[in-house]
Order: sequence, then structure tokens, then C-alpha cells
Amino acid sequence: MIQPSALVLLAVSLFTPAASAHGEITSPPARLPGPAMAQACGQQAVNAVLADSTMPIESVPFSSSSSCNPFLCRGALFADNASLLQRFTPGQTIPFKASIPIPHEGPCNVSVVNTQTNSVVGQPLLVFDSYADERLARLPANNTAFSVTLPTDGEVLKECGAPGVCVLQWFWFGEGARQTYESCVDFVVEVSTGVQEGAAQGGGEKLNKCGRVGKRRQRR
Ligand SMILES: *[C@@H]1O[C@H](CO)[C@@H](O)[C@H](O)[C@H]1NC(C)=O
Ligand SMILES: *[C@@H]1O[C@H](CO)[C@@H](O)[C@H](O)[C@H]1NC(C)=O
Ligand SMILES: *[C@@H]1O[C@H](CO)[C@@H](O)[C@H](O)[C@H]1NC(C)=O
Ligand SMILES: [Cu+2]
Repeated sequence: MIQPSALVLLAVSLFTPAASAHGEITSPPARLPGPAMAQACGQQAVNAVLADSTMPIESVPFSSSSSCNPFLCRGALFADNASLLQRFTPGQTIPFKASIPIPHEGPCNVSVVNTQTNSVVGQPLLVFDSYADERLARLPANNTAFSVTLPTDGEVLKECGAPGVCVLQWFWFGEGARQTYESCVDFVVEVSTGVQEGAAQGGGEKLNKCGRVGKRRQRR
């Protein structure tokens, strides 16, 4: 006969996958796994991330297909959630929320990544030298609520105008656990052509919607 304590142990072992949760971005909405990712990285990888959306890249059973890039958005693809595309303006400040059920101390950053060239665009927008330190009694508030500000000019504005090209990628590496976490927010940055503003002022000068922000910057 099975002892009640044995049943408890069995129940605990059955539910350990849920307890292995680690971290993810919850806002703005990040790329989710779907059929396009299944085609590139295998259904097993999609099922694993659906079961635990905070899973580190190292724990996901990716297929070894050349069309799958685990270290770019944990394999997630724009095609699966095109409706989650965010529209930003130059200089916009974007608040983020992260969920970190299991912290692991290590570096973290948020950068614009061009997913077609798999390269970081411009400078990282936010850098934590030490993030999610499990030795602290409680995590600093900025680990789970922070914001990044898009540049008002430069490469990001040039490269990130079309849907599906650029993401804001949250990247965190837990040193002790040796686990990598990535969440990707698809976005476009919309630069107003300034046709109306230019015409009203009788000049051909290009103004963007954040002209106010731009002027404040210049005064510093
Ligand atoms: C994201 O994509 C998945 C897979 O295609 C789908 O099940 C889900 O409803 C989508 N979510 C949103 C918010 O678009
Ligand atoms: C973000 O942090 C990781 C881990 O330290 C590092 O490998 C990566 O180069 C950093 N990215 C940028 C753009 O600084
Ligand atoms: C996060 O907050 C901590 C504690 O207040 C501070 O030391 C650190 O500089 C902040 N980091 C960032 C990237 O804002
Ligand atoms: Cu972990």
C-alpha cells in the first residue's frame, strides 16, 4: 500500500516543471511561440515554452535545424504574433515589466536587435552589471519595472521602420545557473515625414512627433 507521504512526494515531483520558472518580460507584450517557431525549431521546443514561458534557452529542446536560432528571441518569430507589434516614436520612453520567479545573479541588458541581420543596433538602451541577485533579501524595484528610451536619431530610426525587423530584446544571463533568458518585443519606430508641419511653417525642414523632446535635449 502506498503511504500518503509517498503520494505527496509523487505529486511534488510531478509538478516540479512549474517550479523551474525563472523570468520573462510581461509588458510590453513579447513574442510568443507558435506554428512558425514550430516549423523552424520543432514542436517540442514550442511545447516546452508553452508549458513554462520563463524557461531559460539552455533548457528548451530545440531541433538542430539551421532555420532555428535559439539565441535570437529564444527561437520565437515575428510571424506567430504580428498583432503584438508595438508602434513607437523617436525618443519615446517605454516602460517594461519583468517577472522573475527565480532570480540568478548576472548581467542584463535591453538592446535594439535587427532580427534580419542578427545584430545589435546602436548602443544598448539599458545595462545592469548585476541583475536578479538571489542573495538579496528583495530585488531592487528596477529589476522588475524599468524603462528604456529610444534614440531621437541614428541607426535605430533608419533600420526599424518596417514590421518584423527590429525587437527590443531583454537579455539576462544568470552566472551561477549558467542560464540565458531572452524576451523580444517587436516594434517599429514611426518617424513623421513632417510634410504638414513643414508646409505650415513654410520650410522644408523635417520635424518629428517628438520635436518637443528633441528641443529639450538640445538645450542641455
Ligand atoms: C500568439 O500566437 C499564438 C500562436 O499562433 C496564438 O495562439 C496566440 O493567440 C497569439 N496571441 C496573440 C495575443 O496574438
Ligand atoms: C548583453 O549582456 C550579455 C551578457 O553579459 C552580453 O553577452 C551581450 O553582449 C550584451 N549585449 C550588449 C548589446 O551589450
Ligand atoms: C537599479 O537599482 C539599484 C538599486 O537602487 C541601483 O543601484 C542600480 O544602479 C539601478 N540600475 C539601473 C540599471 O538602473
Ligand atoms: Cu533559472
